[in-house]
Amino acid sequence: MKPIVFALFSAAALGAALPVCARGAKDPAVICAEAEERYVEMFGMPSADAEGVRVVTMYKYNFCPAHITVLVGTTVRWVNVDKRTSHSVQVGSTPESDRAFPEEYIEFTFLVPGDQDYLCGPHWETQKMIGMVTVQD
Ligand SMILES: [Cu+2]
Repeated sequence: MKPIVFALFSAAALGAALPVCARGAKDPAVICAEAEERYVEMFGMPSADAEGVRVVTMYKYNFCPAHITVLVGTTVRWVNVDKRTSHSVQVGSTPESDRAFPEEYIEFTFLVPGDQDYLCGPHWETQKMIGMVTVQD
């Protein structure tokens, strides 16, 4: 697994609310439970046990969980646990990351308090693959 670190600085907080919960027919709870199972198969531990980072999985066009709250300075690691699909992460108005293929990940460190929206470049429009990080002081 190789990291794709595309930004170690923070984006300006946008403050715009995202329709994170509008997911149509998809059931994020079911998809995210599967995503966690896949993470454990890949890495041999729960995603919550990752050291020094907060893990969000990318699976079946979902960020799991789609909304997290972290402290300023936290690095979020988006891990692709899909079998074939690649994903990217674009935080606010920062440049889009490279694609992360299955078992690869993308990291971003959040330094500015506020609600920070992000999306997957290839799937936000067609699949509503979007998420939010609330950054707290
Ligand atoms: Cu995607």
